[in-house]
Amino acid sequence: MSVGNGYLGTRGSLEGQAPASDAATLVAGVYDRISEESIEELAVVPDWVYTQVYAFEEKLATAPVSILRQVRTLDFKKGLFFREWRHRGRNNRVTSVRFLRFASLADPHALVERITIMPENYRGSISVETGLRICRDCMPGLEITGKLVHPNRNGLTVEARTRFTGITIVETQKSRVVPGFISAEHGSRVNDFDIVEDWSWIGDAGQIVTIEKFISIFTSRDGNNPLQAAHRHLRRLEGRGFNGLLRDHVAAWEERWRTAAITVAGDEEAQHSLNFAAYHLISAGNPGDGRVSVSARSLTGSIYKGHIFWDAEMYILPFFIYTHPPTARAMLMYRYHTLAGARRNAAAKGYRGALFAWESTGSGADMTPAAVLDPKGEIVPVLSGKLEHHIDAAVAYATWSYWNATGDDGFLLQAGAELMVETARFWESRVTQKGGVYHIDGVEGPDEYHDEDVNDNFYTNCAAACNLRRSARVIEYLKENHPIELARLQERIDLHMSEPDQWHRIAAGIYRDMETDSLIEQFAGYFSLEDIDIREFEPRSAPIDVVLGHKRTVASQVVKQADAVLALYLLEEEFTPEVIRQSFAYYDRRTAHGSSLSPSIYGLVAARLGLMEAAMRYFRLASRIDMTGGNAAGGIHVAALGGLWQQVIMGFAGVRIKREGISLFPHMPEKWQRLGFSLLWRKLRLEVEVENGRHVTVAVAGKGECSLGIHGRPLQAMAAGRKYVSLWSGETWEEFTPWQK
Ligand code: IFM
Repeated sequence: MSVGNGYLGTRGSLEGQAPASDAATLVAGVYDRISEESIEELAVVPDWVYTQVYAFEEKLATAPVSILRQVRTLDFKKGLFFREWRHRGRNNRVTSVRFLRFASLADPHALVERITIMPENYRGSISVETGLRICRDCMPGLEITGKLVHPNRNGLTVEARTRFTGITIVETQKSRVVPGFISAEHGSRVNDFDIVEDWSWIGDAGQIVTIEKFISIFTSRDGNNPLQAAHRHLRRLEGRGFNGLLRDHVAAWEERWRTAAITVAGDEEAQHSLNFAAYHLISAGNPGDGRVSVSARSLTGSIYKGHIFWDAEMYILPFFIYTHPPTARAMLMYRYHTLAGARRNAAAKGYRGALFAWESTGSGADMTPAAVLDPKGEIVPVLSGKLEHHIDAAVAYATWSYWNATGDDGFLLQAGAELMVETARFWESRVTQKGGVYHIDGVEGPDEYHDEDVNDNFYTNCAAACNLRRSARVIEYLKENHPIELARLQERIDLHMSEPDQWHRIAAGIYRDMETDSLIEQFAGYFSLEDIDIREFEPRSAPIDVVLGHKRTVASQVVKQADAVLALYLLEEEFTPEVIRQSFAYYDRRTAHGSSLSPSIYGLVAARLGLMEAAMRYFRLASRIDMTGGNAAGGIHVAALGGLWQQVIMGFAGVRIKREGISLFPHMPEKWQRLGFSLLWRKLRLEVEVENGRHVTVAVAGKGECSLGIHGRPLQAMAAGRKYVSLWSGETWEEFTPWQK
C-alpha cells in the first residue's frame, strides 16, 4: 500500500497514530547509524500524513469497536492511495472520513494529502489536527533530531538532522479548507514531537468539508539550502493547487504505464500481479538521482536497512532498461559514484580494480552485517559481504545490457567503460592459475546456504568470464569508434592495451565443470554432498536451513536460490539444450527457494524449456510473495517483482537480447490467450502482441530499423512505422511478414 516516486516512499500506514500501523517515510540516500560503529540504514524522516480527527472533542480512534467501514485502496495506474473510513463514536455519532495521498511522480519533492470529513447523523464541532511528526519509536535507536520551526508565512516547518551522517531534512506544510466559504478556525501548534495545523468548524449532517494539504521535502543531498528550496517549492505547490498537482501526477503515471504495462488476457490473477509489480517497480526508481539505486525492499520497509544488493542490477534493472532507460542509467551511475569505495574494498583484500559492496549505501563501503540471529536465536555469521564477489559481474552485466539496449555511448564514455575495466581487473587479480586453467576459489555463489569453502562456483565462474569478455569488447569498441576518448580513459585509469587481451585469455581458460556434458555441478565437490529430498520436509513453516540446521544444510545439496539455474538463463547460448534440460531438472528437485529472488528464474527457465506446468507454478509463487502477506510488512520484495517481469518477457515471450538484435520464442501458459508488452530498443519502441497459438505481431515505432527474429530463425530487418506478423503453423513460428489487415 506504499506510495512512492523513487525519491521517497511512504508506507500505507493509517494517518492517525494506530498501534498496528508503522508510519514511515524513507528518502533514498538518507542513511544514518545507530552508533558510530554500526552500519548505515535508511532513516525514517518526519511523517507527513499525520492527521487526527475529533468530533465533539472525541478523538476518532481506529479501534475495532468503532469501525463501521474501513477500506484502503491503491490505484496502481494513477499512483493514488485512498482510505475510506466510517467511524461510530459516542452517542452513535457516525463520521465519514476519507483520505487521499500521493507522492508526486511529476515532482518528486511534492507530497499531497486530502482529508474529507462528513458528519453523517449529527451537527456539531469537528476538528482536525494535521501536520508533520518526528518518529521517536519507529526505529529504536535511530532517532533523528528535529527542530520544529514555529509556523509563519512559510507554513509549518520541520528541520531534522540525522545524528551521524549529518543530513538535513526539511519538510514544510500548508493546508487549506475547501469549500472556501466554510468558516473554519485555523491555528497551529508545536508539540514535543510534532508540529500541526488545527482546523475546526461546526459540521452539519451530510455536509462535506475537505482539507487539502501540500508538503514540500528537500534534504541537504539535494542542495546546500534545503530550507529555502522547500519554502520556495511549497509556494509553487500552493499556486498549482490540488487539482493541478493531481493532474501532473496522474499524467506522469500514465506516461510510465505506456511502456511498463503488460497485458494478459485470460488470467486475471496474473494481470493483477503484473500491475502490482509494475506499480512498485516504477515507484522505486529515481531517474533524477545518479547517487541512489533501488534497495532490497525499495522505499517500502526497513528489512535489509535500505541496502542495495545485486538485486538492483540482476533483477530490477532489466525492467528499467527496456521500459525507462533514464532510470536504468541513474542506477548505473550510482555504482559509478561508489567506484572509489569499491576500489578501496578490492585493495583492502589485496585485489586490483574494484569490488562493489555486497550491501551498499552511499559511499560504496560494505555494510553487510557480520552476523545475524536466526529464528532459533542462534548467532549466524554472515559471510556474503566477504565472499559474494559475483556482485561485480552483476554490475558489469547490467552496464553492458544497458549500453547494448540503448546505444548510449555517452554513458559508456562517462562511466560505463570504467565500470567494465575495473570489474575485469578485479577478476584478473581474483583468479588463480593451475595448469593453464583459471580457478576462482573461496567464494559464495548466489546460493547462500553454501558459504564455506566454495571453489569454482559455476555461476560465479561463468559470470566472471562473461564480464572479462565483455570488458575487452567494450575497449575494442572504443578503439574503433572513440579513439580519442579511449586515449583519455587510458591515461586516467592507467589502462594498457595488453589488458583486454589478457581478459580474453582468462575468460577462455576459466574452469567450468562441463565434463559430464549433461549436468552442471554447482561448485567443486557439490555432487559428493548429502543428497536430501526436500519434498520430505513439506509442508514447512520454517526455511529449510532452519529445519536442517546450518551444519547439515552446508553439507547437503539443498540449494537456497537460483544459482546454476541463473546461469542457464543469463548465458543460455553457452549451453546445449540437453545441458539446460538436465541441469534444470536436477536443481529443481533440490532448491528450497529460500530467497524471493528464486522462483521467477526457475519459472523463466521452465518456460523456455516448454515446461509450462512448472513455469506457471513458479509464476504464481513469485507473484504471491507480497500479495499474500508473508513478511511484506518489512517492505515489498522488489527484486522478486523485477524477476516476475523478466519471467514474462524473457520466459513466456521468450525474448533474447543480443548485440545484433532481438529474438522471440513464445511459450505461453495455455490459459493466457494474449500477452502484450512494449520494449524500448535503441531509438525504437516495439509493441509486441502474442496471440497464443495463433500469431505474434510487432509494431515498430520511433526512428530507424531493428533486427528481429523468431523461433531461432535468422534476424530480419524491421522498419519504424511498420507492423509485422509471424503465424503459428501448429509446429513452429513462421518468418515475420509485413502485417496486412
Ligand atoms: O541479494 C539477496 C540475496 O541473493 C538473497 N538474500 C537476500 C538478498 C537481498 O534481497
